[in-house]
Amino acid sequence: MVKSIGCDKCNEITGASTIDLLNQDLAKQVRTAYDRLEDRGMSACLFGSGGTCCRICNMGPCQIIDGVDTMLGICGATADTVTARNFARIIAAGTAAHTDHAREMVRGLIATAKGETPHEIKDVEKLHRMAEFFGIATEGRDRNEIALELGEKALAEFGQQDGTLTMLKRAPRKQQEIWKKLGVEPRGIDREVVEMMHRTHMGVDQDYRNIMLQGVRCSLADGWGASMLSTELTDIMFGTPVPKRAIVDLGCLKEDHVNITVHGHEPLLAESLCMAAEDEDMLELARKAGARGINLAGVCCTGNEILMRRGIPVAGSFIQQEMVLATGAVEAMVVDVQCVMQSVAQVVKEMHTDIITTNYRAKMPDAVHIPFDEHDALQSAKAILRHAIGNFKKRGNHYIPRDKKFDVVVGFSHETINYMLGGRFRASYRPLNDNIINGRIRGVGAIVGCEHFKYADDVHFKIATELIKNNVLVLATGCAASALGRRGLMRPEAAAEYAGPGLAEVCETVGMPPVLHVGSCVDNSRLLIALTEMVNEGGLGEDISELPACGTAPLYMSEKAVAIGQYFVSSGAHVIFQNLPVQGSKKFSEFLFKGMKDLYGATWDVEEDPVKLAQKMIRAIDEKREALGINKKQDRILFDMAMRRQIEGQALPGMGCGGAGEPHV
Ligand code: MSK
Repeated sequence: MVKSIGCDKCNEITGASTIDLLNQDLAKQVRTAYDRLEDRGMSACLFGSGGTCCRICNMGPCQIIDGVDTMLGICGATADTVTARNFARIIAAGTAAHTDHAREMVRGLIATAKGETPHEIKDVEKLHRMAEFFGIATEGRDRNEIALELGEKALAEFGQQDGTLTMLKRAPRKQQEIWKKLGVEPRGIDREVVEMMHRTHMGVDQDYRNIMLQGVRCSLADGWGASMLSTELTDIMFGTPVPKRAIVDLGCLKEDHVNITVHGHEPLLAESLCMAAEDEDMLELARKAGARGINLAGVCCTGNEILMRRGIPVAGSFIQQEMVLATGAVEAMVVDVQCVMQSVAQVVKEMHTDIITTNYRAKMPDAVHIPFDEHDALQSAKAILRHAIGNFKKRGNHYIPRDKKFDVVVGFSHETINYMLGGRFRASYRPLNDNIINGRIRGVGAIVGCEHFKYADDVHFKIATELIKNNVLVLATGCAASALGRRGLMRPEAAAEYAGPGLAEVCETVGMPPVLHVGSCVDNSRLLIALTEMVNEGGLGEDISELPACGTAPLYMSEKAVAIGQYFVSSGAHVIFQNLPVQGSKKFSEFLFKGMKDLYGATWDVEEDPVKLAQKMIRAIDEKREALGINKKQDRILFDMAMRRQIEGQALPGMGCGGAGEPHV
């Protein structure tokens, strides 16, 4: 029997339009992750969720009980070793995903510089800045020539065997010294993933502290290596995001258009589809099929990429991928890599919709495979569009929710934050630092990462509202950002509705939302740079560990989220998750939750309850304020007209209260 999509847990999710959809007969026929969760009818294995199930060699699997001599691994491995190995392998897997994504973006830049793609170098200023880091001459040189040299040097860092990664030198000096002293500076991106896998092989590294030295090195190869390269080179090719209004809602699908959703992570595919969808031949084909046009919408982090750069709506985040299809109004879901559930091909089995896989690394039974070749990007994209357009006439019973279309203001790259608060001509983090020092803004909270079917969808909302109520500015990425957008926190008006007086005053004056959308999951590297800029601006300590800042990825699902969490801890930022698979080892948990502080100035922490989690973040921020000597209670300062005029002079053009245009920065 097909079970209803409308179980208790999913009725709590994702806002009015999703609930509206779930009440339709068509959607009720669709089996989702919620149904499968219920069907499994068993709770998670304690050994697996505690990190003490060892499947590394074939003498096991061994289930270890901490402190029980008869429950060691057959090889004698303790709970500490097994938990550390499993945790480190999660970091390696997450890093590998970001690394492979980044490699494709670097290869895309090289192909673009050679004129082999339809793309072009859009952000020349960033190209020059990156060239400077890599010691590449720019004077009098053509942008493609510089981009080619940059791409080749960046590509070499993946296979590099010795030395350190170039981007590490962007970190605060004190941070770099800590890494050097501990010997955890990554040498090459791929090398750290390989060494992590080797050291956690049977019979190699059996000291949890030593395992985690490599865990840290591997995570840094992700954050300050692969992810940062990916973000910066993608910006160079497709443009650095600037604020724009857009929609994050299922209701962005259009009745009279060919609806194509793009799901996954690597923006080369999505950008090419965007270009092809504007092609007159494609539009004519759509009209011939009876549609008024082609409507592209994003899902998951591909959605975040084209949302940030092009203002193209996000139809749904990770948790909604099946629901987007349950509308019956999507002609094709085009996917590449990461976070695509195998169930999507089953959801559409009785529908006209096709799941189109495009990447040789990621195929799926019951999907159509149309390879995407970046060297022939437009033709590949057109072949995909033609297939989707061909499905339009077959569209049958469908339902597009109409109730609500949550609009959001997105596009807050670290450069935008710089310009937004510092003004176009005096770009700087000074006003942000000053507002933190004077207490209007208590600190910065990052809410990043995934969504999770085991938990209600309001976890991100509860954390964010608790933070902003207490004057903590929130920066969000990934599916967490989509979830917060859906809940209305990315409108400038949300400042008056939810933020404490100090934060509301700053937001209203500048015209920004209290929760800033900073990008996709790979773009967490933007947060590393934003934190570094705050350190470099002065007045808030000498490294990231002194900043009144704290991060969370509460609903982590993907291994990438753990790699991200670890690169923040390794960089000095305190990180709190709802849970981590380490509780099976007392010593290893203590090392993550306390011991790391002595090494990196920051630790992991866990807290299940979202409001308590937010309060822990606030306490961590207050401790930093106390240590910096800026935690004295300050009277609320009401801005007089002169002060407002001064800050308004710094606001982004077109971003007055209650509305954002398309400013250029
Ligand atoms: S897509 S990794 S569910 S953020 Fe980046 Fe979303 Fe997490 Fe996938």
